[in-house]
Amino acid sequence: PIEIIGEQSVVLRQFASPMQHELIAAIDQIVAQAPFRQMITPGGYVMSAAMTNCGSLGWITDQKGYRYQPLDPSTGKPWPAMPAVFETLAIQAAALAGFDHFKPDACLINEYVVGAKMSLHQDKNERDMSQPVVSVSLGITANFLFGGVNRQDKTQKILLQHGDVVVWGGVDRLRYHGILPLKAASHPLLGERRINFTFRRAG
Ligand code: MD3
Ligand code: FE
Repeated sequence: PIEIIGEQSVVLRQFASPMQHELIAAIDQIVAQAPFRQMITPGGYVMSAAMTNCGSLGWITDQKGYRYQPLDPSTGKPWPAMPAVFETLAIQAAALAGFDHFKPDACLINEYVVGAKMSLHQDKNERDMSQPVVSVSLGITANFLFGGVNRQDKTQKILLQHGDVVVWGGVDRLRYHGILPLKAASHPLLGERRINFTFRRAG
């Protein structure tokens, strides 16, 4: 059951559910080495989602700008390695959506508590825009906004639930997107929060 949400974007409902426990155990291990932290935008705002990364490159923002880098600025150490269960999931999801040979080198992990959001934005810090982004949602449900390539374009609202995987690529790669403020709820495994991780080819 592949849900088509754009010319080259699909939702794979519950695709991550069979490995949910392995994914959460892997996230716990990553966070033990590279804790979630709220980063600062170049404009000086504290992001409401807390973030960490795994893989050879990690996405960061600070007063100087947005970029990918091999070292965690909080610890000075390399980001934790990408767990095999992560990489396999990302490659399989990308292939189902028609993107063969996807080999992610970066995984950004976002943690949202109730009220946290992500304003409408484009992802354009990656070198090769022909590579897709694969996203995995865990924990409480979020309202995802999917817009067009111009900020003013109308948006569609898509509910993302625990286990849902989305693949975005090709002509949809530069579409605006965001997360509405998270509503209060509790998930049996993750409590009052949502964790989303996105796989990219950054370098
Ligand atoms: C569509 N994260 O980390 S994932 C992000 O749920 C981000 O945490 C949101 O936007 C989250 O940058 C949304 C879905 C997503 C990620 C990247 C995209 C959708 C995308 C890139 C292009 C188009
Ligand atoms: Fe994004």
